[in-house]
Amino acid sequence: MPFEPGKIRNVAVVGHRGTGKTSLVEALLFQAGAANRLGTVESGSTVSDWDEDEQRRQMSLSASICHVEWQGRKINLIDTPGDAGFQGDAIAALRVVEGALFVVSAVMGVEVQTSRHWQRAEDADLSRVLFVNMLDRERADFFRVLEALRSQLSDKCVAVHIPIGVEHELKGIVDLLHMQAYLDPEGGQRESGPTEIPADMQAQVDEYREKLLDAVVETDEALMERYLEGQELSTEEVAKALKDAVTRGEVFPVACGVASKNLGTTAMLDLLVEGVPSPAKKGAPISVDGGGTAAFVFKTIADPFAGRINVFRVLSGTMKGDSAIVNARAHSKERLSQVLQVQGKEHVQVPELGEGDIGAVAKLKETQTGDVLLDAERQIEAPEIGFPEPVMSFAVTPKAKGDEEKMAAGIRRLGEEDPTIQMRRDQQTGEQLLSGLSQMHVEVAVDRLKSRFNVEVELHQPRVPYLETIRKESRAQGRYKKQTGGRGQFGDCHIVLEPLDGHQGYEFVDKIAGGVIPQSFRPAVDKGIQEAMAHGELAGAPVQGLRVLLVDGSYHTVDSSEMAFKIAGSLAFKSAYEKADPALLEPIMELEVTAPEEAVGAVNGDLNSRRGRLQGMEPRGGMTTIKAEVPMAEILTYSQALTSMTGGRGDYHMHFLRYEEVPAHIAQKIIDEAKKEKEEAKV
Ligand SMILES: Nc1nc2c(ncn2[C@@H]2O[C@H](COP(=O)(O)OP(=O)(O)OP(=O)(O)O)[C@@H](O)[C@H]2O)c(=O)[nH]1
Ligand SMILES: [Mg+2]
Repeated sequence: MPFEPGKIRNVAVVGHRGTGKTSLVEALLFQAGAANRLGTVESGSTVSDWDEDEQRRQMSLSASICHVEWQGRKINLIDTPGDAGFQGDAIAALRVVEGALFVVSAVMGVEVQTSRHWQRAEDADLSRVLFVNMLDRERADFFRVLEALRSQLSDKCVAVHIPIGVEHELKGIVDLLHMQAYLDPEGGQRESGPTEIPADMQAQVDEYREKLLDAVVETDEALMERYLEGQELSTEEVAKALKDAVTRGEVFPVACGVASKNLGTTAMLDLLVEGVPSPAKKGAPISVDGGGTAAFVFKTIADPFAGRINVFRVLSGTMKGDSAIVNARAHSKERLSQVLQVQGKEHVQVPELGEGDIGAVAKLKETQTGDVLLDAERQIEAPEIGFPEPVMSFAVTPKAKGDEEKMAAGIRRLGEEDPTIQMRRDQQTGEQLLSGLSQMHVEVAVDRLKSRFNVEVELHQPRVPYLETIRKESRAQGRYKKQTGGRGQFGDCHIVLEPLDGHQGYEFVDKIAGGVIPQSFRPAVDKGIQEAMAHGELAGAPVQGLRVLLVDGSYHTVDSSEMAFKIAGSLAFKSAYEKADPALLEPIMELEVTAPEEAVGAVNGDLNSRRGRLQGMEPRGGMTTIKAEVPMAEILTYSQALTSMTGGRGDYHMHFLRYEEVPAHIAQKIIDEAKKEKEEAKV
């Protein structure tokens, strides 16, 4: 029997890099009996960081799906990567759950990704609980971090657990909801049952219990009345009111513990069951019209052996094995042979998964991340995950000649798995560009191409796709004449070049009066000109932004041919172009940088040195958003620079805005360089 929606909890575990999410998920699995030993990140033995690259780098690179049973409930836990380069999976996970579990370091407190995911959870109206981890570390301070959560995230954050002792003196935690304590299970054991709260903590426990009750009754009038009258409230009553408050986003309970030692996990499991709303209580995070079965694919695993695995959340109805389903985007029928329950890298076949649950399906033909699977064809509106656009691009080439196709196929597969990895060919420079969210993100993709698809590739700084244009009208003749033995070649044309507004476009206007060039040869002139325009004479960049008037010419009845007129067109263009005051154009990007206030001066100064033009600044909650227009050529290596200026707290994205003339002194350098390259290529 599948779990009823009322007995499921879906929780995305999110937070900043290295706060202990994977360790916490491991400990929760162990404590609940879903794993029979407590794996560690250091030894690469956790359930959720099962991928080789994750183990080598000791960090999560993609989301892992795990689940435990606790108090007769099924808790689905999605362990997400904290690194910003890999946040695509965290963003997708936050789309398919009712609850987010924020893991925060008791040393570091609120960090960049904490705030960013908090904002996302806020936008999606998710119920949130927090776990202040690493209480055992030096300089850990639960109460300082609690204040930081209240001032930087929300003043509705309230402690449900507090530590007994701190740093190396840490003994355990107190559960303020059930008024009991848990002690450090030494040596990676399971946590044993609750014990009594140490007597010497009474005053502190009373203080924080009162804060908790105040926050909870605040959200429930009937309870508030009885509380004020001095009546004793039962744990069940408080728990129920707490869950209602968490469901509505009126309280954010803050738990604590030591993930790597499995301390605080019993109370955390209780909190997930008692504090986080079920799919039945909260309703599907994505709504799809029309009733029946619907499931949303939020993750795809490209396994080179097992093929494609799609991970889904059941929005409504039941996903049954051995049935037919419809992919709503592709309007295609797919065979759903097996429904799988996922535990890290393990996939276990189950007969069906009910509404609200999370599972996977293997070997669908066309299904991708973001797709909706239905039991029957009907029109639905496609939900959006909202993946960020890639910001870092590298030119990529295979190490071995002839591996181009293999490389492209491998990158396509990686892109299915992680839509924030993209490849495209730059029309102008002809380079294959591999883009991602950070340098490390792209480097991991390169590692995976090798380990999974057996293609070795190299990354280079991409070329800037310069363009050329003209600034003046000019006129020239192109005359091609060849007389060798038998039939000769003859073509002759006069053209006028006129600049077009905005340096864009190309027009060819036939102004020939009478038949000085026969109708049939005129398109050849156009063709010859366009071929010459593909590599401008300044820097070999494509030329655009001009109108060609074909005004005059002559022909020969025997010797003229299309070929001859094509060459004449190209000659005419080259000589007219030289006289038309040609100029180099460069792409200008619209850049948006988010930086902490104290780094704004440095960021602006740096943008200035990159020929950036400031467009505006907007402070928001300790961070400032800076908008600027910057030439692409100056911002190819921005990621590293921003990281060092902001201590890793900065973030940026950019997109192409328009082409502009390159300032003369810089243009000359680019032109000289292009000439040099051309010379070298000839040798
Ligand atoms: N002392 C101490 N170390 C911990 C604790 N929890 C985790 N660690 C260690 O901190 C490091 C990072 O832990 P992870 O569980 O990988 O953290 P994460 O949040 O999953 O990291 P990303 O997936 O990269 O974002 C590992 O070396 C853990 O062993 C804790 O409570 N106390
Ligand atoms: Mg992790």
